[in-house]
Amino acid sequence: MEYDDFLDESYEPTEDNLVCAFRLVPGAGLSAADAAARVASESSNGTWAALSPDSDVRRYSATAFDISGVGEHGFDVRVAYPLELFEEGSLPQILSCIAGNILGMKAVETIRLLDCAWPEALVQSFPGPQFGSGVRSELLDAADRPPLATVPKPKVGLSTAEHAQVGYEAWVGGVDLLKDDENLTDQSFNPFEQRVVESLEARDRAEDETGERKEYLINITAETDEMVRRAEFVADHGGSFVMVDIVTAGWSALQTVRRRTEDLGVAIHAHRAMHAAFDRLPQHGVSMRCLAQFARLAGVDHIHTGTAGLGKLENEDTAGINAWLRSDLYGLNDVLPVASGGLHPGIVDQLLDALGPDIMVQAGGGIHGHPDGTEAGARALRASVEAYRDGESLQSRAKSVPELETALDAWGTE
Ligand code: CAP
Ligand code: MG
Repeated sequence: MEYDDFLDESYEPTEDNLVCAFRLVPGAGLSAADAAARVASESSNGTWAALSPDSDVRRYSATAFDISGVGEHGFDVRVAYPLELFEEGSLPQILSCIAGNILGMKAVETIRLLDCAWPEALVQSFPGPQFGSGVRSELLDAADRPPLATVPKPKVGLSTAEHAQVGYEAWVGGVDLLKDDENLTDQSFNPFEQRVVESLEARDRAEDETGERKEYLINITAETDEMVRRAEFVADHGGSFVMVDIVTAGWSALQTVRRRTEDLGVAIHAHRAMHAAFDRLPQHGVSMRCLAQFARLAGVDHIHTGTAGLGKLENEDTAGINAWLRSDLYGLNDVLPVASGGLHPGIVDQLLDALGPDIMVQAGGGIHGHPDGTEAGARALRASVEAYRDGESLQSRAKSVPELETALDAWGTE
């Protein structure tokens, strides 16, 4: 078994193969075919030295095929992996193969895992989302418009009482979901258990006042056993969602939380802090598209996927990722994509034009930074998505919703 044995340009993948698309720039002195063969080898069962195994382990080898040049960006190559190479239902094991040592090998200058085509048997070994976009009507009253979420700002530092009060104002103003920020978990100024109790009590008051279902995306991110304990605490106190920062917490931890939330009946909101360490450099790493695929298999119900270039953060192809999250995947539930990062009412129409209405819209600064405060900010955001739903321009709706007019004056429409 040598590197060349892992290359077959005319290979036709079978329906049992996991097929990964990579983009690579070969290392010094190597052709695209040389580099592609090494990718297949090192991510399955080859290594730098020629091997002469006694038994037929070749049937567990991956095959590189379909190499094409993409100009200055290097080459695209696909690699087909036999199903038996993988432990069913284990994201860590799968990722150690397809997104493991190859990312650091000298045979490539750069390499990016762009996309995966998942075989049915592997997909069926994962639970997928418990609710998916069904949360809109199953857990919320947002079937006819994008659900709205907000993150109190400042991110951290508010006391528990202040946090719950901000949530109350946002809920009453029209958002569906209060959400913890990614760096708020269990700090002395706002301890987790107290926050759960006080925020859910504020939620109940907001529900009574508005007659709408309101929910809270509570950040349980921690060491795995502690995350499970926190999820149980949330369910015991009447919460229907937990939030997990899935990249920092890790895939196996997420899988454990998903297993536990099946019994608890709570949905998982996936935040993705640190994803950019994998996906920001377009030539290298793991695409957000693939991270979103892993998250759907693991079973998150919502995941942040960006804002189609609007707002404050760099984005990959948000629309393409969202389409994948909604696509048929052997019966697995879909995932509701979340747009967030520098959003405000004045760009909601552009956002929904770009991504369609089947997303969650989340705004922190774009609500709490409203000149008239959180409740007014929430009213402005709610008015903006309802205007879009009704086919009315933001400017026109602002004539009857002063909070929206103030938001448009403050932040403009870009
Ligand atoms: C947004 C946010 C979210 C980011 C995450 C923040 O606040 O709360 O964490 O949007 O990025 O902390 O920046 P603002 P992404 O609404 O005030 O910008 O959705 O791309 O994963
Ligand atoms: Mg945040």
